[in-house]
Amino acid sequence: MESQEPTKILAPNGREMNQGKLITFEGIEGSGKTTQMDRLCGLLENQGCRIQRFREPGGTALGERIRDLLLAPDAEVERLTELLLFQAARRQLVSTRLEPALAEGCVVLLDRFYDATMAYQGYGRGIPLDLIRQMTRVACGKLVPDLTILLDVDPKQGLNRCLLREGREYAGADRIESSGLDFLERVRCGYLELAAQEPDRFVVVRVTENIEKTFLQVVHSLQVRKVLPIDIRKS
Ligand code: ATM
Repeated sequence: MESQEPTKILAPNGREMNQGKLITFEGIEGSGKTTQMDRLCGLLENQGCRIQRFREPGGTALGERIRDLLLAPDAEVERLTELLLFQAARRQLVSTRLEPALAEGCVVLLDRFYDATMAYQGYGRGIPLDLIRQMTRVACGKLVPDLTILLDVDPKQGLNRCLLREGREYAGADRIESSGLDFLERVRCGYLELAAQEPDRFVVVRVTENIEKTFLQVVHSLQVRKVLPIDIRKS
């Protein structure tokens, strides 16, 4: 008799049970993703979680090269070409980093994922959302985040925070940041619409000037959604 593969129990998102968790962070520029992810990483590591952290575009050698091409201020990138490059970098990350890390049971913290493509290339640049969804299926298969934390900030406030933090001139912004406030408004509204469409997966955290307060909201959302057992006293 032929040997049979053991039956796999699949979670609703198609992933095998007892695997790691995928937590994604989204938001426009200046929403403070990096700071909040640093804090969360520290907290989870203190609690003995095995964490792996990646960013998009990037997270692999190839993805980082694609990132450089995409964000170079002087690059001329047609919008479908841009979409294909983001998805190519994503495919490499999913298959060579995310899937193995999740299979090992790690908590994966990811700075942007496919929602960013819906928000920036879809709502921002006007590429049909269905086309983006189809391409995302090719890049990600059935991989869906366990939780997506959307850090919501007003675009003007966000850009000011970026400029203050980095002491940069606006002219020094990267190619996508330079697309302007109207563009960022559309991206922000797009994110909020995506969050409204999938309230079980998304949590929207309104960013305040107080980093600590914002972090408490992030931790609270993880506790309430029961994505991870988390003890704030160990922060
Ligand atoms: P970060 O600055 O958050 O690393 O993101 C890089 C840029 O890539 C960001 N815009 N700026 N500046 C958002 C943009 N981006 C997209 O336009 N589409 C995508 O799918 C992703 C992952 C990022």
